[in-house]
Amino acid sequence: MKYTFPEGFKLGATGAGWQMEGETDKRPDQKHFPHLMWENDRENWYLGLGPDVASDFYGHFREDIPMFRKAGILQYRFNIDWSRFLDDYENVVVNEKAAQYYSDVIDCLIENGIEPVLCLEHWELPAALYEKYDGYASRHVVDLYARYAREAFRRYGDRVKTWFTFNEPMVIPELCFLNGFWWPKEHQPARAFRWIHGKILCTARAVEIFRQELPEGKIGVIVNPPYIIPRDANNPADAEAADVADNFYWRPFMDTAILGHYPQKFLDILQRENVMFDLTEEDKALIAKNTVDILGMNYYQPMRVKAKETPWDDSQPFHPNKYFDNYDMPGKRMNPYRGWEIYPRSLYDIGMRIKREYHNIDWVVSESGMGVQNEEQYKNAEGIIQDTYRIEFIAEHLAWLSKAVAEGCNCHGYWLFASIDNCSPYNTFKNRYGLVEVDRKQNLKRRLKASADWYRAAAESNSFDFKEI
Ligand code: BGP
Repeated sequence: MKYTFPEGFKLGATGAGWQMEGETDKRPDQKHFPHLMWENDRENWYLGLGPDVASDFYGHFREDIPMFRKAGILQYRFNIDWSRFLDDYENVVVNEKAAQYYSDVIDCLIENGIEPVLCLEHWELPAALYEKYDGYASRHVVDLYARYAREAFRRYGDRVKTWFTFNEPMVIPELCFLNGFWWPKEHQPARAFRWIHGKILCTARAVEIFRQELPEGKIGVIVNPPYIIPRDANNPADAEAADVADNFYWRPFMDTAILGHYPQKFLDILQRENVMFDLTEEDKALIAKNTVDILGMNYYQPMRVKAKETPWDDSQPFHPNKYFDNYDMPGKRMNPYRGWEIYPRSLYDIGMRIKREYHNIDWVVSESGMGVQNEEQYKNAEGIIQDTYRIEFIAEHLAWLSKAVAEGCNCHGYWLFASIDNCSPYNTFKNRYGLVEVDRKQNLKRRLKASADWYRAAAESNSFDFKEI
């Protein structure tokens, strides 16, 4: 069957600053937060590899960007590394070499017929601001972020018309301070929620500044809620469990950014559990006034939940799992390398929910992709990776998305994660995501994968063939 997207819908891809750029030309005191995660927990990073070299996009971008165009990428979302961009975070003194590098990347994208889209943060909080102030838990850091944002808008707003404040603002507070999963491996819920609130304030502040600086442009935030599915929607206990999960994992960034307020149930639970952050009347007014124009939705897998069955001990620090259990659905389809469920239908359900509950805001799928280990085994005689699994993965997600678009949801893009193989947090180069291979055994040599040809054909015709869903 042939699937076609309407005019204006674009295929693109995502690049993540610290996961691709490498740290060439940075001073030792210009570290970002993921560098701290790596430096302090290196033995748990795959082969000890980390963000220092990454894919060295910094050194290869003039070679990479024409390859991105050959792979059909028409829009490219990447980000400024805040820790690289400034020499002095307190006084917003720009590092001119870094500023020139981002300017050159933007020009190179435009010269190659790719629309640049900029994000201000993909977790690259400067290490100094983490160490001195505990990052986004601090209102001073919120101020510094706002000043950094203004400077970035002024530098690149002439050529970049679509901006995002954060990529996945939930991930660091959740995995580092709530779940204790990534360094510094804390279980400090109050701290995690202070970080989340700080990032929500940063988004509102950046939107406010954006309206003054670039009134013609569009600004949004990129979230990864995930999409929550109850074990049995007709069972009230499962439905209630899903509603609590939704209040913690879907609603905080979605509701504040698009509707201009926090979900009440989320605030009530935080109060009850004594982990509430400081929410002033001024904060509420700022959030209400500065909602976004566009939403970026990263989608990898759903979150399945069921009513609480395992015991909960109140002497341990609070966690949302006090109210629900994760549901390991028998027979679910898996990407065995990443250990993530494959469930493309969520893109349709997400589109319909955004249409219904979030005034059908403009949105894009800002990340979707499949990480696969040992891809060299799929090389043909010419050494090209035949990643038919990736083509199928993309096509099936696009098919569900096109159904949502056909039913009136306002999605106008799908950006694959990722343009090029890159450094995942902890998994480093284990799972490969790119349309472009980075061969670490051959001096980071780049080669297009088979999926690049498929993606180009789909991007240029805005259509593709796939089985009926
Ligand atoms: C998202 C990040 C991406 C990328 C992706 C894939 O959370 O925004 O930058 O890392 O996940 O996940 P992973 O790299 O952990 O396999």
